[in-house]
Order: sequence, then structure tokens, then C-alpha cells
Amino acid sequence: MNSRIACAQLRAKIMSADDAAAVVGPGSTVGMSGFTGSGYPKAVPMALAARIEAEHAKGNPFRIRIWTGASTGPELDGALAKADGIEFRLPYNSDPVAREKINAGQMDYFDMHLSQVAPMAWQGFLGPLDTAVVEVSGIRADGSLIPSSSVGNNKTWLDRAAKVILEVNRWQNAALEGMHDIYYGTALPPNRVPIPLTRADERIGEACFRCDPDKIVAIVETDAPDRNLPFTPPDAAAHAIAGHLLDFLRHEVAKGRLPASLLPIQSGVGNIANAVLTGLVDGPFEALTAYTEVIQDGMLDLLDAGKLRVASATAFSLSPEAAARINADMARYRDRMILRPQEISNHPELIRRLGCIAMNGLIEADIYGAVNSTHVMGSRIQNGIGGSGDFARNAYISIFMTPSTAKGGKISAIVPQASHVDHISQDVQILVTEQGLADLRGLSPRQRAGLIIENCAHPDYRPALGDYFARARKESYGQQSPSLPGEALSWHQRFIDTGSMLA
Ligand code: 0RQ
Repeated sequence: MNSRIACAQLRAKIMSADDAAAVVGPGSTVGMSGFTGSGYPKAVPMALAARIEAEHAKGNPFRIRIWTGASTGPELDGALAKADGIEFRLPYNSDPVAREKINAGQMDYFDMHLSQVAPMAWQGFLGPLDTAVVEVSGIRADGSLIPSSSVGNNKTWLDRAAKVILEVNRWQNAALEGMHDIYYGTALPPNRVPIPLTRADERIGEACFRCDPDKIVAIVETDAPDRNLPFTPPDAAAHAIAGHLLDFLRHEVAKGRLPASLLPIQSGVGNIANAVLTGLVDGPFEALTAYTEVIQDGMLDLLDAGKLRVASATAFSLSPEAAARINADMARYRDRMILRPQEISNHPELIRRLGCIAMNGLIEADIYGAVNSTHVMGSRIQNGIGGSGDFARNAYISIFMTPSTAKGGKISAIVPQASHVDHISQDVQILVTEQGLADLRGLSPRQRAGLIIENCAHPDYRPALGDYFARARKESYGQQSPSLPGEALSWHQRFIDTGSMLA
């Protein structure tokens, strides 16, 4: 194990997870590593959850405030939420136990743009950060820290926290060293300067994190895998969506609006995103690049097929099979992958400059193209906005995709009015379902509505949407975006009352 901690001074700080967890007091704010289930600390949060449970059993209140990169794993969000140990959480969560607590009103959750977390922390808007708990894959002789399978906000947590706890995870591949690009050039206004990155494959920073060794109060050695979720093969709807999208991209190239190698792609995670990436493997586009948030299974296929030149992201989000594949050949993949801090992977300045093609999922879209990415029936959080807002607003082309129905057809993903809006219609250019694609660029709200109902809505809901729109065109208070406010959310109320949006 010594080979992973090459700094003698820091080796003296190795201790058990229980001893490290004792450093964190009730009410503290803790910045943890972790992004989409990779690179999160695995031992200290579990030890902390056990300690919190013990304190609760004695009648002592003990809750903490947690900041991360994005979603983590059951050993962190799951264990701490189960112990009722999280008072406040930012900026993204997909853990089912934490989700239930949030939706029951027992945990406060600040769902925010992922690019804005580090700047807001520096600006002082989020309050002080007491402790950082960060997983690394090793410590070099000079005390610099070799990042693990995600970068997230770790640079900022290490810089801002009063105390630092490190987990050195030997499960992480030692050959990760050299893959990361940690940019130290950010500053607060009025001293901010342009970020000197003009291509997805450029490196502008350092391979490791810097950290003041005097702040490091504990080092815990671990040997545990990331939360790599099994891969679900794309279903028929996902393949249909991917087909429509690839036709659209071919058409844009033919029209001269996109280069033959496209522009850097950003792709969300999940079934549909993977189907799109798989479709690109067999597609006509060569020398692709990705400037995105996470590297998922489909990206590896594209790299292996020689179609993808480079993938820049902030984290891995892989199935166990893909993680094994990458770990078996890390040195080769390392040259074509770059992991950066999330404020850089998701930076609006860079997304706009590079001209990313943003492709994200949604919960529902309305007939004018406003998108709800986060709240089921307008009030129940699913995950969070994640990076979708960073990319959608600043993309060269902003694409949102979804099956046209959810919950076995009982919910239409196309509704008269979105019950919550994450992406205003101006940030949504292309909407795709398995039914078809609506190109909304340059269209007025009324033109958008006609196209979305016709091309994207499920046939079971199309007549009712058409009827609503026709009546709104007659009776609406105004005709720029015709609407019937008393009826616009009645589909959601019907689902809440009857379990189906179908009349
Ligand atoms: O719920 O698991 O209980 O069945 O939402 O839906 O269809 O599996 O799709 O995994 O692509 O997730 C928007 C949530 C889509 C995701 C969202 C229910 C559905 C299911 C998941 P169950 P699917 P996906 C890029 C940028 C925001 C973050 C983002 C997301 C569950 O894409 O979190 O874009 N996006 N990040 O049944 C009720 C509806 C519903 C619905 C879906 N209309 N009503 N429930 N569901 N539509 C990358 C990263 O940030 C990492």
C-alpha cells in the first residue's frame, strides 16, 4: 500500500475510517468528492453514518450539510440519508433514499447548475466549508494528490476546506495518473481572465491536485469499487430516438450547418444516450470529439471503433463491464481521455466557444418546448438539473430527447404546460421522441406547438393536445403563446387523482 502514498510526511496521518469520521462534528459542512457514482469516498461516509446512528440512539441530534460534485453512491448519500444524517444537500442527487427524504420534506436540497458550484463556493455565497472528504488514487512524493475516477469539485473543496480527509483507494487504477487536467487559473471578478481552452483535446492545467499538507488531518486507505451500475441495453424507443437524431445530424452536415466530424458532443447518461452513441459507432461521422460531463459505456465503444478522437469530461459513469474494460487497458485510453474540474467541463464560456452539440433527457416538455428535467408532477424531485442547463443554454445545437410517454403510457411526456420549467423554450432547439423530431429553431411559439404535437406526441395523447391548442387559439387571453391557465395543468391533476393522464 505504501506505493500509493509516496509522501513520508503524509504516511504518518494514516488512520481508520472511524477515527477519521470522528473529525466531523454535528452541523458541519462537508465537501465530498464524487460525480455520477465515481470517485466518491466509500469508507469515511459509512463510518460517519454509523456514528450518527449511534448519536441518534442516544438522543443526540447529529446532521451535516453535504456538498459534492454530483450524484455519489449508496455508501455516501444512501448511508447518510438512511441514518437521517443529512440536513442539507447540494448540487445533485440520484440516490433513492435521499430522494425520498427530500420529497418527504425531511432534507433540504439545493438543485443547482453543476458549473456554478465551485464559483459560488469561492464567491462565499454558500457559507464556509469545514471539511473536505476526497477520494484520490494516490499521493506523490511531493504531497500532490493523484485524482481518481472523477474530478468534480475536488480542487475547490481541497482549497476551501479548513480540514481535509483523504481516502486513498487502491481499487482505482494507478494508470489514471496523467489523465487529469486540473486548471488553476480561475479567479473571482474583477480578476477573471479568459480560460485558454480552444479545443476539446487541449490540456491547460496540471495532472494533480495541490493541497496544503498541514490541512490534511486524516488519510484512510480503501480498496473498494465505484458504484458502477449494470448496463441496460437500449430498448426499441431508445433506438427509434437515436435513429431520428442521427438522421437529423446527417441532414445538418448535408446542409453545411455542421462539419463532417460534427462538433464536440455532450451526452447525458442512460438508455437513450447510450443508444445515440451506439448509433454513432455505425454512422458516417469520423474523428468525433466529446466535450461532456461524463464518459459512459457508449463512449468507450466509439473510442474502440476509432470514431471518437478524444473525450473530455469530469467523471466516468460506467457499467462494471466497461469499468473492467477500461481498467484492463487504462494506459491506452488515458491518451484519449481528459478529466477536468466540473466548472471547466461544464463552463458556459467553453461550451459556447467549442460549439457543443448538447443531448439531454427530460421528464416532460410542453407544446411550446419548455422542458422540465427535474420534477415529476411539478413537485417531486427526480434527480436534479445537473449539467443540462450549462450545456443547453450555451450549445451550438441544444437537443432534448425522451420517450413520448412514461409509466406504461399513463403519462404523456408532451403536455399543455410543463409543471416545472428547467429549460425555457429559448434553450430548447430540437425535441425528439420515438415518434419523431421537431426542429424548433427559428419558429414562433404557435409554430412550435403545431410541430411538437404532430411530430413528438404519442398518438394516444395527440388528439387531446390538438384540441387544447385549438381551443387556446380561440379563447386565450393573448395569442403569442396561447394558453388556458385553468386547464393547462389539469393533466397532472388527473394523474394525481386517477393514476393516469388519459381522460
Ligand atoms: O422512473 O425509475 O421510477 O421508472 O423518471 O426515466 O425514462 O429511465 O430516463 O434515465 O434518461 O432519466 C430526465 C430523469 C430522465 C434524466 C431524466 C421517470 C421514469 C423513471 C427515469 P422509474 P427514464 P432517464 C447530463 C445532464 C437531468 C440531469 C441532466 C435527468 C425515471 O435525464 O435526471 O440532464 N436529467 N444531466 O418513469 C413521471 C414523466 C416522466 C417520469 C420520466 N413525464 N412523469 N415520471 N419519468 N419521465 C448528464 C449528467 O448530468 C450526468
